[in-house]
Amino acid sequence: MVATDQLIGTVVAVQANFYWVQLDLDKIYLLCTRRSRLKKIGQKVMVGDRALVEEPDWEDKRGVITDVFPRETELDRPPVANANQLVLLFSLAQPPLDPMQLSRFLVKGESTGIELCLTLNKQDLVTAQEQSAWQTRLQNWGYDPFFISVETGDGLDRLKQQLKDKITILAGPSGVGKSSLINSLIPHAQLRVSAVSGKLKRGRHTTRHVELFPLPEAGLLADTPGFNQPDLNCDPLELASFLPEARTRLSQDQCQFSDCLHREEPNCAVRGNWERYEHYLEFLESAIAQTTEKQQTSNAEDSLKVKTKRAGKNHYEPRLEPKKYRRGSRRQQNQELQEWCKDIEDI
Ligand SMILES: Nc1nc2c(ncn2[C@@H]2O[C@H](COP(=O)(O)OP(=O)(O)OP(=O)(O)O)[C@@H](O)[C@H]2O)c(=O)[nH]1
Ligand SMILES: [Zn+2]
Repeated sequence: MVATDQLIGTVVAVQANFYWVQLDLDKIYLLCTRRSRLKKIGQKVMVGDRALVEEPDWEDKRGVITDVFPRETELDRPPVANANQLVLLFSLAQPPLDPMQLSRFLVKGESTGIELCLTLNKQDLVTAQEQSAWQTRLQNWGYDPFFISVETGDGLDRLKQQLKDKITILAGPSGVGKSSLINSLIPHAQLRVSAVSGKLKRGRHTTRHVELFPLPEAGLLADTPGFNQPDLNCDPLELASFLPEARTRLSQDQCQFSDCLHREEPNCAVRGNWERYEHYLEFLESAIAQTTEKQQTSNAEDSLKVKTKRAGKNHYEPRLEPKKYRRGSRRQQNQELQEWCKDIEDI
């Protein structure tokens, strides 16, 4: 039970052991640490987490996170909790819309289980006929895209409505207008609020760093670095469920074999004359290749274990530890904290 006087907020940025929390209450920001009990029980705090904050110091804008609420969704890359929408941004021209690349992003997006919103930018660079041709084509793929132009502002009101009250992740290849869109959605002053320190800003385009930008009309937006070729490393048997066309076919009919990969198998419900079936086959090859590679690696590890056992002795090898955040000296940490505090004063 959450008492009505408890302070709850959303973690919008994480750096080392500090967390920026935007409180639900008046959207105030507090720079928080994490109660050591949470660390002891291994409870990590992610961007997007809903957190309980105690010991608020309203003057210095500080607080302590004492609890984290269960997550509705959790993404690994980018590391964001509770995202409920993925906006895939592509452009209709400059760079031209590449069906295969778009398809790959869509499949990757579907594999997260988070709701997708396909948005096509630079509407101003194509004719009405070209736009309509894409619309029809993508409807056949199972999507109803938003058409926008950040340049002229067309379609932005509808997109803003779609972003309201949600945690949205923005993704798409380079050059399609992600930064332009963020700049137009979030007035400069607001962007400043979460782009808290020089360090954070520099980290914006590294894969592990992520922060949530508060939208003026409520809602949070996470930018991801532009990447052009998302990796399709899903289970080959699951792949078909990430294409709406295949899903529809499977909902209407069943394949003869429950482990059908929808290639040459007899009485397959998925194989057929639909545009992205060729894409499916190509993605399937890469999913199979990745799975085989993973299996080979784990087999090699297993045989290594057997060998060690056969030697008849307990042989302990140093384990590779995941990279830890390197703690600087206390002085360095204090300096860092001071930088952050200066940023709060600027807000
Ligand atoms: N004509 C037109 N150009 C646009 C539009 N939106 C963005 N651009 C231009 O497209 C180019 C790329 O935009 P960015 O916002 O930098 O693209 P990005 O997706 O952030 O790219 P990365 O930083 O590489 O991931 C810039 O020159 C923008 O001015 C639009 O709606 N119409
Ligand atoms: Zn099949």
